[in-house]
Amino acid sequence: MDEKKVMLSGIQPSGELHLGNYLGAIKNWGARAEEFDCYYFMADLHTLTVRQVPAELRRHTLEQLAIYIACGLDPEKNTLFIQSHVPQHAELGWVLNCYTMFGELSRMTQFKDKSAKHAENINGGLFTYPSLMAADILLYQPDFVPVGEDQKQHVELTRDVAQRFNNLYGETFKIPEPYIPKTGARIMSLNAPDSKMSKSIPEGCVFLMDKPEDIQRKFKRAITDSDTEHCVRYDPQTKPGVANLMSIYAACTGRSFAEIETEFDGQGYGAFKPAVGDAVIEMLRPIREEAQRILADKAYLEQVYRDGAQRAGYVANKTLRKVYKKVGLVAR
Ligand code: ATP
Ligand code: LTN
Repeated sequence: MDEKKVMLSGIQPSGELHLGNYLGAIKNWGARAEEFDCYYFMADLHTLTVRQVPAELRRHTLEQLAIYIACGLDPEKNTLFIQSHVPQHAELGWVLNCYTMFGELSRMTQFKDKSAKHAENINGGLFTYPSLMAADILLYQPDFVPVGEDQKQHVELTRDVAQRFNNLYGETFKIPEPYIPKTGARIMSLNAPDSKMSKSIPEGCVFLMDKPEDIQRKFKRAITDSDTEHCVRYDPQTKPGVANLMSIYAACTGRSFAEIETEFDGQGYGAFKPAVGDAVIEMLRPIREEAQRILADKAYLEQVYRDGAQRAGYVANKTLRKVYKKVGLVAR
């Protein structure tokens, strides 16, 4: 029998999860467990690159786990774990730091963006973040890494580092592919359609745990465009706000842009915006309700992350031992 292909991804528990995280990443992970051996984790070590309130970080980490499960990731079939519970991430991260070049790290867009945003705290972790991310990935020898468009550059760097290591020491790591969804790969902020939807612009950001009335309010206030035609037409160049709403609606309903244009033909944005709001509310309702139910059961969550760390640790340890041996460290 062929072995299953492996899929792996992670999200930083640096705040509440939002619609961009869901459509760009988590939705794309779901229901793959029959086909793939799946690993999904809370990237809590990565979150330390930006100052956090400790109690909030703990809360966000557990909330994220509850949302993963509520989004359909069955912990029996998927390995769900907390990054810091599997110490091999930090250990391989150090080794890969020594095989990642200063020039490569300097070119990373996320580093440039975050150092502009946090000019008072441009720390070493923020700079070497991609080596830790490469370790997260390569420990599990995955075939695919499902992420939103903004993470593609990090997965490409991971491939380069893996290839470099393999060239030096022989076949060690599988070279992973980024796996980017066709719709939803880059959801833009509802009130600033030139920036990606992100928790740092909360008014333009729909959080997965938002109440329906808050979601509807955000959509009603969404920026469309200032042209006089006021028709629902997909044109990201001249109508980025409308194109973004159409992408969201397409991702929620499975309809094509042409179908959406026909559906709202002759109707203005006054009808379109609340329709998108309703589609999002209905898509998120079961997720929110289920996540709240799971969050109330702390013992269950604890059992899930303990079990996940044990399963992940077993696989991670095999790769780490191989790497330590290849680079010349004395076996324990
Ligand atoms: P920050 O707000 O700090 O930039 P974030 O909200 O972008 O963080 P990440 O942890 O960086 O969250 O991203 C988690 C996953 O969600 C990644 O796979 C990323 O590609 C995806 N993602 C994040 N924002 C969006 C977005 N606006 N559209 C599509 N995918 C997104
Ligand atoms: N860098 C990602 C989070 C992340 C990740 C990973 C994603 C950390 N390690 C491994 C995929 C695979 C982010 O900021 N969204």
